[in-house]
Amino acid sequence: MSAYEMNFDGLVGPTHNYGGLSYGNVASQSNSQATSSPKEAALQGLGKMKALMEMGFKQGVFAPQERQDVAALRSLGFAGTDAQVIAQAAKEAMPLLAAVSSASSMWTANSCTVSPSADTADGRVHFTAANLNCKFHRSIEHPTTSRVLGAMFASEQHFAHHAALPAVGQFGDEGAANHTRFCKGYGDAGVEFFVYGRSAFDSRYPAPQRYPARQTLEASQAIARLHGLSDEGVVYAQQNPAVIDQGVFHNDVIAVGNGEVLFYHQDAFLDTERVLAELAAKLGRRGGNFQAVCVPREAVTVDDAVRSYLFNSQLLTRADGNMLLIVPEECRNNSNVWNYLQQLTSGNGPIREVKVFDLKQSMQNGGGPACLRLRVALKDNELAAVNPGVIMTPNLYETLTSWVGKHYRDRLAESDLADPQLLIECRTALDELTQILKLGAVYPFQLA
Ligand code: SUG
Repeated sequence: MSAYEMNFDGLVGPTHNYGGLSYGNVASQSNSQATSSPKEAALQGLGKMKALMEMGFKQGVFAPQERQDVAALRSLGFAGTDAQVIAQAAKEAMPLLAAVSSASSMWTANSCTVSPSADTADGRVHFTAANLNCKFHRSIEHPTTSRVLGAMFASEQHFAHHAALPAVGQFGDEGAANHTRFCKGYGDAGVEFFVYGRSAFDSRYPAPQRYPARQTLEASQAIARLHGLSDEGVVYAQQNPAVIDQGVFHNDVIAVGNGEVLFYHQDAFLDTERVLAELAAKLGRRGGNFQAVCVPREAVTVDDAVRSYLFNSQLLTRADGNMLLIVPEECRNNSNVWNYLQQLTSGNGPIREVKVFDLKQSMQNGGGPACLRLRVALKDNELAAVNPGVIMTPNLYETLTSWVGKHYRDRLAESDLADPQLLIECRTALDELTQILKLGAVYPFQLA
């Protein structure tokens, strides 16, 4: 049976804005309160999905969430009609209104962790929604994430869904942004690589001093247990706390893996030699030949990596077996990174091609090409069980592009979040979207 890696990209929601909500994420903080363009953001994302589809990769769409999240404001004591709730929050608690307005579900690498069926004890594809509890605006995503995942991957025969881990910092979980899978072929048993920022229960592990470590070892271990992974199929590594303190808030800002290849920065991990040796040994026992491509700090500094998002790239296997790196425009604007990429792709290593995409609207909130997609390795029969409504086709691309044109604003500033019309526009748009993507009732709201 054939197997594929399918990328489900987050469709950017109509409230995309720059709320400055993510302490530790340099781009989010430095663009706080800039004016956004939700329309441009959604079209940039759709452009990447279309390009990958046209290159022959399997591409899906992950629906955005309902924002503003009025129910979250009600749970914090705001009351009255929906319009009154928004007005009161705008007057008394603008940071809360910004948080419940964030379109952050677009970064679907954070939606959940996925283990393909070849790795799991019961032979199903397992999904655990991420609790994202380091940031309030992200902690409210997982209930809807679970509903949307359930509507995309409904077959109980092929797919198993787990609720988010307990919502406390000790089980802080940021989903696939800290998870990579190595394998020989996508349908073969692989090695799942979990990277954590700190341990919640064992003080012997170092921790960052300045910025939060969002993922804990204990969360990663819980997911491996829930998914029924064997010890032979798992490797854990601690992220270097020094790079978290330089703005590497997820491992996918400093490393990316695909197939048998890990592309990583020299300063990404603690105990790197042990980690690489364990990956090579375990992948070797599963028939794979692990290849580590290390980017030295002399060529690209951690600061270059954070500014350019070199590692927040998509590493894809082309039909000829060589690999292609999908990078954001910011990589071309950084001479160290761009020079490094020229040298990398002209050599004999596994990565032979680079393609550049303009994703500036998302990048200004710290979300690059890799953040925008959730990878799901699927065998033929599992792919056939995916809701066909979310699989990208030329027709769906056209439909979604017109839908964005009809419903999205060109500009959104912080003061616009108080406009009662915004909520109505968003609900109207999402109501239409559930029909386009054939998702059923995944959103809790009722249209008035
Ligand atoms: O969680 N930014 C997101 C970016 C997530 C990127 N994802 C991965 N690296 N996989 C975050 O920090 C900023 C929102 C704002 O400030 O308006 C934000 O949530």
